[in-house]
Amino acid sequence: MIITITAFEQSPDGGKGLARDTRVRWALEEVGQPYEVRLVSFRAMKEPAHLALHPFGQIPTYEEGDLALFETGSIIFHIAERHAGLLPDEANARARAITWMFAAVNTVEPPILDLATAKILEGDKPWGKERLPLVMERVRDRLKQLSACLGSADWLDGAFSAGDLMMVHVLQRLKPSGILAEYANLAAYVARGEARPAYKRAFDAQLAVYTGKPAG
Ligand code: GTB
Repeated sequence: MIITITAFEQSPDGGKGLARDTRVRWALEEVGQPYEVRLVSFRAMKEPAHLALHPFGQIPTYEEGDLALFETGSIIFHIAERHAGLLPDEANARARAITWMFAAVNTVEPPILDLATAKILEGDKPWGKERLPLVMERVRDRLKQLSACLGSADWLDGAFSAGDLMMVHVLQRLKPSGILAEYANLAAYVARGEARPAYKRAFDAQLAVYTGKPAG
């Protein structure tokens, strides 16, 4: 069955891999599933054909036969459930890996997104400069906790899992801020994720959209 995902026709980051189709591409590469990509413009994302797939008019979406999914948490969980390689077989270890997926999108990502909003959308507001340190402190609080939890381990709970994939992609968004570098073990964790061959293939594929050069 052909898998088709959607991605930005023109990504605001110019191919740095921060848009969320990259995490879906990465999951598909980890489990060895080929996929096709349909590029959508900002205008097309808000039109009925795309809204039928994604009620909030965003990317990425995931289509496989009759199934259409949105939300990267759900998409990656679906991929990890259907194919070996992203979740452990043992029931408790599997439940813990799934917990890390939720922690990434539900607990770690929100303050990081708030920081992006504070800088990009609210930086010019009269209260923007006053609020920024508070937002940065909330990010640091989360990173401190995550850093303590990871300690000197390579991955969050044993072998690399969908939980790590999600967490690494969430943390990558912090790189331009310099905050990630304050936590050496988290910076190394992200670098370990980026060094995985599957990540490199996913990154190259999303970059190729914007450079016009073939991936690989
Ligand atoms: N919770 C959803 C999920 O995880 O799937 C969030 C999906 C989402 O935010 N999609 C964004 C989108 O479609 C693209 S990824 N935005 C357009 C819109 O809402 O109209 C977010 C993103 C975009 C750009 C960068 N960047 O350039 O650095 C990084 C991340």
